[in-house]
Amino acid sequence: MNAANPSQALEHAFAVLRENDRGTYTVPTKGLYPFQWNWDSCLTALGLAELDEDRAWTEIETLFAHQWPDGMIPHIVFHVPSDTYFPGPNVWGTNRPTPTSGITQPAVAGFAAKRLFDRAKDKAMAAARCRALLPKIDAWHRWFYENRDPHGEGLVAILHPWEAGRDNSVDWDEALAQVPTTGFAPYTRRDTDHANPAHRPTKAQYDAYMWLVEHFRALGWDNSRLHDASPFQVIDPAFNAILIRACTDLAALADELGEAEIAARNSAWAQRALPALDTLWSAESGRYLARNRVTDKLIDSQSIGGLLPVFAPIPAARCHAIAEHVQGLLKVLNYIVPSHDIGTAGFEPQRYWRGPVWLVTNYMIADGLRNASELAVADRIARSSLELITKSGFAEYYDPKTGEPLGGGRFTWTAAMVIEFLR
Ligand code: 9WN
Repeated sequence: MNAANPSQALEHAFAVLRENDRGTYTVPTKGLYPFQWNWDSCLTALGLAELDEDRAWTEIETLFAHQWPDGMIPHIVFHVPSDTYFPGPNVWGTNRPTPTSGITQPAVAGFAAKRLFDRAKDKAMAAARCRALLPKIDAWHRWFYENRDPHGEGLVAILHPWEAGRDNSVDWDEALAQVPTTGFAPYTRRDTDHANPAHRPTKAQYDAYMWLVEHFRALGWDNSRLHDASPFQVIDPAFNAILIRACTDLAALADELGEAEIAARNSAWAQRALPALDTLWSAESGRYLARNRVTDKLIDSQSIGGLLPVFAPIPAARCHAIAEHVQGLLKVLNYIVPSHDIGTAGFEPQRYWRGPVWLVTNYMIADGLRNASELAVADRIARSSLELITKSGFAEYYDPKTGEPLGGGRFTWTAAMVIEFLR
């Protein structure tokens, strides 16, 4: 396949989407991830819309059909049994009618719904589908600010690295070191059956992941208790920026559809959060930094989590600094944007979220830069993304130095992002 030949790349991307389509939802890739994942599905819907708008709306609706009574959208929905992934439904023990995990993931649904609506050829269908989704997405946003920002500072915390979607980012190392790694049931990982263990999180990280799951399960997955009871509470600038963008987009969509209350509420959340997000800016690093809410200290880690806030409506000067930083990375790397900066503590070119390039984060950074009129860098990120799939196919992630494919193969959201970059 050749990205110089976009129609071939597009056909290949559509084939990956079809292959991972389970009728009303897609799996990220077969074997490694045999269920529905939250932010994968919302971003994948953008690619699906190029094939079938109705099917794209269904992807998001299926996810929201499994919303918890308190408003949370879980990070995994276990539609059908499979033993190729750990931890499965019995380990989570959430007692939902259709089993789900008990934590959430980045809130991209509001952004995805607006983008689908704006582009819809069938506007009447899009309006009807959006009207039904709006209160559900609104309830999820409310859930975040009520349960993950108990002191009303405008920023929400993640309670588990899996919630960030950047599981083993260097950003979490310090906070994760405070999580016990003993006192949970023995377990067998399945991810390393499908992907090279050297490209995945370590055993020590999985031990901490499992301790947190068992701790929250013992608290009955009661979200009114989990935040304060968690030894891991991290304010991730990327996670917050995605939520701010989703609130902003949902407000605009609600406004267009005449849902004034939802519009006002979401706009107010975004307006309160933006100055709070700005307190995480580090002039020295030229990026935002995560904050450990338990110690109240900023986390000095040079990761993509500090660049992703460009996806939100942050000040132009911050966008420009991020654009320059991304551009500068091309002096030392062949492919951008690495999930962690080369030459800084913790960088590993092949280990998951500690260095490799991911097309979903590329897409969100490029989108934010485009909105800020930083077009040259946005185009350069798109080019790098297409070079990677040309060289190495539709992988889960890629080595930023060599472009080597890493993790799972024939990956759904990678394909969806290629469709987006080729638009
Ligand atoms: C845990 C599905 C998911 C993505 C995450 C990515 C990875 C899961 C795992 O795969 O996480 O949720 O088991 O490794 O980190 O971003 O949503 O593609």
